[in-house]
Amino acid sequence: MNKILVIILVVFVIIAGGWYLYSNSSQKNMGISSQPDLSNKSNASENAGNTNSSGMTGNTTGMMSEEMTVEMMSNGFSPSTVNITAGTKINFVNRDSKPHWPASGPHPAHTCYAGFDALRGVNPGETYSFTFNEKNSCGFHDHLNTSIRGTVTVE
Ligand SMILES: [Cu+2]
Repeated sequence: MNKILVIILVVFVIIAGGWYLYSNSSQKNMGISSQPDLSNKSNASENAGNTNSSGMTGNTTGMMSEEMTVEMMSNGFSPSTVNITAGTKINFVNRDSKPHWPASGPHPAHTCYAGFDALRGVNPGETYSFTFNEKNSCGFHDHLNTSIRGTVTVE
């Protein structure tokens, strides 16, 4: 009888010890699995910061005149962000030594602002004029160098 009691006791200790180790290791696993949630949150806040900073590039004008000039130079449009009222004519003057082709986004369809497309490269010293009669906000670019961009908002 005593031997059987000892065996039962030993088996009970082994089971209890095994359960204790198992519950400890499962707690460790839970701790590890909660870490990716923290890293996802920090990534999301970094992305939001990048979006805010990238929206502040270029210079801005808020002219209310019926006609204005945007200069096309080797480093881009000046001004590159244009806020105008409906009916304003913009003269895109080429101040560079190479041709530039102002056109509405998106490249290459140029469909955002109907009609806003020089349809050819504007040579140095030449001007492309376009009157913005519809209220809309569109990106525009140099069709010959799509890294040169701007935004026009017509209110
Ligand atoms: Cu284009």
